[in-house]
Amino acid sequence: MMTDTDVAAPYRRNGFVAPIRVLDAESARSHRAHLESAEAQIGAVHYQDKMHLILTSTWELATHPGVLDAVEACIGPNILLYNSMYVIKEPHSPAKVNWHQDLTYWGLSDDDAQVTAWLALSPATAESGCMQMVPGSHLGGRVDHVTPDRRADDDVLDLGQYIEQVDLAAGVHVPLEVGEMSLHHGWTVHSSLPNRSDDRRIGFNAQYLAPHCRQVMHDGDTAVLVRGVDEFGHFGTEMPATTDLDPAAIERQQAAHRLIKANYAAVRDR
Ligand SMILES: O=C(O)CCC(=O)C(=O)O
Repeated sequence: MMTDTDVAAPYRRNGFVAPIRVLDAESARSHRAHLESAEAQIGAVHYQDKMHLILTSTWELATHPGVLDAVEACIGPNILLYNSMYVIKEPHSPAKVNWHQDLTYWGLSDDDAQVTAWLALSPATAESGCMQMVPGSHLGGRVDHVTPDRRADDDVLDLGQYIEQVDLAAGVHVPLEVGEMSLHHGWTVHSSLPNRSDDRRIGFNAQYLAPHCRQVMHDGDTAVLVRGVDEFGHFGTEMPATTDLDPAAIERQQAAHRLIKANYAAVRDR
């Protein structure tokens, strides 16, 4: 059982904390099977936003007490779920994530009111392209990113954005066993390399906010309360999945996904 100090102290010092055991291998396998059954029905879901609107398994993962306890240690007892997605790198594929910071394009008013959870549904190793993080990089705040005119095909990030000046020797691998999770701060510089393993590399990736923070770049942002109370109401609410792949829910998820992607493009063009 992890204590607050196990999570909060390294998170504040390094800008990330790992590994945190959330699921046993059997439960993680069942979540992976659920996801892959959905892929068989609707096609690829890699990097689709707000998957908790259409899959009960995603909602279950995003609200798992083991996830929320650790999130609470980082951002406090009142928690909104802001986004949930799967970041999937197929075996021996070139897909990679450039060095970046998450908060750069998100338009949130408080740097410390957000945390990202990344939970391994398959082994995340140096070979399979686990995340790499630069310890302490969150303490310096925002770093300039380059956004190329055209995103390269093997870039996972929406804009292909990257930080030029990264001391590569400073980055550490963050390997996770199946069912383990990392948490990272929005200013922590991180990346991941291609998957050179024989298995898919599947990460469940969820973002959480403390309700006092605001979206300052655009209107219509949504989130859903998953613990505590929201005394601010800065975000419109959402309807999490109660059944899988309901057509009306898929329409709502697709609309939310399009809004997020459009906002990224708008930030790039400012
Ligand atoms: O899944 C990955 O390799 C990277 C994900 C990422 O950049 C993030 O969680 O912010």
